[in-house]
Amino acid sequence: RFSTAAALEEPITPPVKVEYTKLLINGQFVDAASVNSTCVNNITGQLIADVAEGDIEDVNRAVSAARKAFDEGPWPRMTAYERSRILLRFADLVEQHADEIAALEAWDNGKPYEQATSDEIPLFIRLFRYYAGWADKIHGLTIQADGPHHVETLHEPIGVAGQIIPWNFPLLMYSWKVGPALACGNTVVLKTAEQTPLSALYVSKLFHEAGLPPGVLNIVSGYGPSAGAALASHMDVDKLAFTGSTETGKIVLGLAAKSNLKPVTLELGGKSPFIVCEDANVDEAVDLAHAALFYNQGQCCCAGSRTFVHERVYDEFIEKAKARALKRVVGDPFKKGVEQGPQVDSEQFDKILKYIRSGVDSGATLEAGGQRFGSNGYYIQPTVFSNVQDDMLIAKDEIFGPVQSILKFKDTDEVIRRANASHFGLAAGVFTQNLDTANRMTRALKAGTVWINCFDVFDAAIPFGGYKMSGHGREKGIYSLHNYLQVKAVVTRLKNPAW
Ligand code: TXE
Repeated sequence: RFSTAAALEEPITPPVKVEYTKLLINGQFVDAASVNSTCVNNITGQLIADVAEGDIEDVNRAVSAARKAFDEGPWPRMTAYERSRILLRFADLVEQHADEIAALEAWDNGKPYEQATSDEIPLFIRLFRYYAGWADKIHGLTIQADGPHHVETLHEPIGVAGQIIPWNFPLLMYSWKVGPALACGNTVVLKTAEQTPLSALYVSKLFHEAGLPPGVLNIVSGYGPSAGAALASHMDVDKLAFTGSTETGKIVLGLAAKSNLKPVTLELGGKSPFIVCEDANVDEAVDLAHAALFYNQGQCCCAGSRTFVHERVYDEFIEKAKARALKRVVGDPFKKGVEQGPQVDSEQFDKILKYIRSGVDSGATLEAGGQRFGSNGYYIQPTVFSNVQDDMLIAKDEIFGPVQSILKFKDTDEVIRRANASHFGLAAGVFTQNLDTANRMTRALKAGTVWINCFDVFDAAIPFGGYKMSGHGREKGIYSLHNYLQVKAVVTRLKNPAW
């Protein structure tokens, strides 16, 4: 069905029809008030579609619809069981349309179709089923306080949630934001990333088919400084959730503070250490470190982008990491067996090539790659640097591309200190057979997630978020419910306490 043999230079026949390109407001697809922008394909440079570009006026319309749906509509008032069933029906519909959705995602973002099918769509479905399970299990506490009082807490939805997502995992980010918000009974205005507006529109249509009332979920495609900023500073948005760069995270936090002080959760950048200890199984560690960095074209906030390797296994590791990178299959995301597609856009492509040049200029050893791949589309060769030093830019900044930086270390204390010497603190990976080393690292590393002998485990129940400048708050799991609930303490005086 899909192009399985197209060479990079050959035009690819669109593998899926783009049906929804307008804004989704109050259950209807509508034109943007002023502009239409274009969505360009990073695989071929071809135009995919004209997409409605939301601006302040559109955000205002979407927030009004969400407000009305929250204040007057059935969503927060229906039984939690009914809400749960709509979430489950939605997950079933996504499952039924998984092939088209995966194709749309690969076409818009450039990620391998096989990875969208095997990872992103199943995680998406699982997440909605997970939160459907929570919807009717959200409740407060009764509290023993001093005095003749009955004290209870009510856990109420916050109201209108504004959500801003990036382009690296358009569907997954949609699920992490929309799933818990709706399970708790909130209404939502979601701004997608300008690079990848399509899959959110498609699945949101299915959400309405599953019985979601109009106005509960509104999707505004558009740019950050216009639509995104309008959402972050809107006086009638009660909560903001953002995933993106640390730089933009600071901006939206400021906008939230300057407007109505809405609470903000931030999931931002990272420079996560992947630590290979001397007792590690080197072959396994090489494969996992490779996946930890190169997965999704290196465009993962938690990418293992500082590979620390113990000096005793360093030379062997470098040889094998280089061989693995050279074997990586780059090409048309719709071709079977392709592991790496193009970067998302020219801006990211240029940024990554600049970092590669900076690695070479600062004296790191280029072991593999280092150039663009082919001459068409935003493809980059899987790149490996050894002899990377802590003060080089490639060891400090988030490159967000297929560039592995390998650093040597001597002992546990040293690697903990160096791993923690970063403004980021999103995730860390530790590869060791030694339980004491694993326990020591787990407690000492300043990161929101520590993966031991594994990496990129994204179960819906596991919380995810960052220390330091990698963000505020946690998404997924039970923790994300707290982002979308207000706690009201109710204190009732007892006239005749029973005791
Ligand atoms: O991110 P932005 P960009 C990192 C990664 C990447 C870099 C830049 O290092 O190379 O960020 O990517 C919206 N007010 N990450 O420029 O700008 C924007 O429209 C409100 C890591 O794409 O943060 C999009 O919807 N919103 C990250 C979202 O913010 C604004 C994933 C993310 O875009 C805005 C993506 C504004 N003023 C990039 N400006 C991760 N944590 O996974 C932009 N936006």
